[in-house]
Amino acid sequence: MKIHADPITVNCKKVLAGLDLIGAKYELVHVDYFKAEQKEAAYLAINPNSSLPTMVDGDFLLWESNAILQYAADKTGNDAVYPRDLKTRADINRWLLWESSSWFPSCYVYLVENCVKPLLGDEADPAVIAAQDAQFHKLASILDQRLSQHTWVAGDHVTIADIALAAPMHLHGWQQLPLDNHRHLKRWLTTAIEGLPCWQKTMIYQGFTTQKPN
Ligand SMILES: N[C@@H](CCC(=O)N[C@@H](CS)C(=O)NCC(=O)O)C(=O)O
Repeated sequence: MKIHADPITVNCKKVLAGLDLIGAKYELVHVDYFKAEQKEAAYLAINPNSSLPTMVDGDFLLWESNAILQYAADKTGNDAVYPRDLKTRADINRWLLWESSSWFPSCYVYLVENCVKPLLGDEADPAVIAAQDAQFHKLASILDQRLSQHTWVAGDHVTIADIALAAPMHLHGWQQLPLDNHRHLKRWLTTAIEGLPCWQKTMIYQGFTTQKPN
């Protein structure tokens, strides 16, 4: 399968780390986000949303990062990271939908304000961050509550839900995500997630670079 992606973006980091966790082989087709290549005709032909990533597997095209992880886990037959048990799978699917509809948009505000804008020579707007504060803490408390019960989101084993939920926080320091009041979430992110080989292999650092700073 081919993954059209820019590894520096949240949803591409998610898919590349997730595919590594799953053990699915892929070929990366680099689409440069900061050069806006996702808006060019060649890319729009495979993804009319002009958003990254997109998977091409033979004649099958798939966009939506979480759908790509679900497909890859099923195709590979990796039931450990995407279990087939009815309730466990429904639970994971619920977190994937929550991540896409609620969690990513909230975390993204901090990424845009504290990372993207300063990088492009603009300033973070404290009013925009303040306006997101209540929503972020509401959502983070929901995830924190779940993570107070288990090591991983869906129990004692890492699943694709963990990768999806962590991806919008992958630059949490630079992003200045207010995590201190969410100790279970912070423990999960900074020890469990950041200890995963698939996460370490796909690390992105301050400045949106794959080069580890000295
Ligand atoms: N729900 C989509 C969201 C994809 C998305 O928003 N991707 C961002 C990068 S993380 C993007 O390409 N945005 C396009 C742009 O800003 O021009 C998914 O999970 O794949």
